[in-house]
Amino acid sequence: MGDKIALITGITGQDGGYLAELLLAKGYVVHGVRRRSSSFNSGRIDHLYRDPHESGVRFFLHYGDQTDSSNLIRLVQETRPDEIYNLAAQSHVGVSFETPEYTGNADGLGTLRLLEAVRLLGRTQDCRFYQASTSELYGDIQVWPQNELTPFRPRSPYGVAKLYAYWITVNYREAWGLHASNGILFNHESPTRGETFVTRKITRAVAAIATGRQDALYLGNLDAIRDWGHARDYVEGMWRMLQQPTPDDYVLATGEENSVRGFVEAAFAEVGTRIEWKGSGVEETGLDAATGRTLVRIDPGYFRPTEVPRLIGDASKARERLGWEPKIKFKELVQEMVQSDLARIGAGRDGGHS
Ligand code: NDP
Ligand code: GDR
Repeated sequence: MGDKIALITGITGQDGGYLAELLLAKGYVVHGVRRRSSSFNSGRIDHLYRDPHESGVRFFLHYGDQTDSSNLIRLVQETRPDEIYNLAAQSHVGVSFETPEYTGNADGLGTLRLLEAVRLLGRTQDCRFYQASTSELYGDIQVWPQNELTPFRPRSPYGVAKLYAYWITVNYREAWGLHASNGILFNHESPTRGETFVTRKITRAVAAIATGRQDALYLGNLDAIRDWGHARDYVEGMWRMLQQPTPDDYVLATGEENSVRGFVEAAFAEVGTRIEWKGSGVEETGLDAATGRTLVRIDPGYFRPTEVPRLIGDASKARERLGWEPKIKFKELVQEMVQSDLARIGAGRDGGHS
């Protein structure tokens, strides 16, 4: 038997980069699907890429899009994957309120298109499928911690699109016998997290403020509570799901809760700044306790029309059945992200705005 072949959609994203690294280290041949972009969007995988004309290359990139059925069919046909990891999505919850139709198309129907490609090509019995499901499915369900049996109540166009993707994945498993699994992943971050998600927005700002490049950080809801883990741990869980004899759905989470406010405090503490909060609501500010300088302000524009107030996951099933355990704790995660953003500034690699 030859080496296993994986097809990863969303290869240029945070998880795509970490998963490709993991699978290449395990000896897989990895095919990644990227979108055409007018500027470079391959920063997270450049270190893995080699000229395909060289010998022994095991990592290949293809152009594609979740909204293009014929493209997805051709890619599944040409790459003949043993495992498909469907990570591609318009993944920003806030942005999904502004692009609800596109988000439904790419995140919901995009998943159907890929599953249909597998079925049309007669691959349901010899190709395994991972769907990037999310804790956003739980929305504002008033049950904590959330596990695989907790009902879903999504609160955004993103969450609703992912709900369709979750159930269509279950349906292809039940109707066609496809080895298809949903990973219900809670927030996971890293130094390569997209710059507009709250953790990375904070760590970039902390680095910029600490080096005199930015005055203040503007945020929305400071009281939102999330279960933040590290992407490196979570891609390992994705792979483990597809190695099981039977497909199933699993929560991956740390079980530890922190608020956005707590993340801000932890990130500033990393550069020796203690934050003191003053005022309330949209008037609330975060001050440098030593100097009284205002470092954090509220911009109501970052509030979402419907918010998900508190997510905490229970990953007992993944622990028991997959032997999966998150290794990187909250404090270590924040530390790695802040240090990485400081190093980027030092190396002159920072740019753009959140
Ligand atoms: P990112 O936003 O970092 O990456 C998303 C990837 O999808 C990028 O490669 C992006 O391409 C690609 N993409 C977006 N739209 C399309 C499209 N129409 N066609 C093809 N590709 C597209 O997300 P993450 O890596 O953080 O997350 C990976 C997956 O896991 C996503 O589906 C996300 O919704 C889900 N998820 C993430 C969690 C997290 O905390 N990170 C938690 C739970 C689920 P480009 O680079 O060109 O924009
Ligand atoms: P989330 O992540 O919505 O949980 O989705 P995000 O980091 O965007 O928001 C987390 C919480 O922080 C609050 N918040 C802000 N968020 C952003 N982006 N910017 C701000 O300025 C800001 N201020 C406060 C938000 O309101 C929210 O409560 C992520 C994505 O990766 C999804 O794709 C994934 O499915 C879920 O995690 C699990």
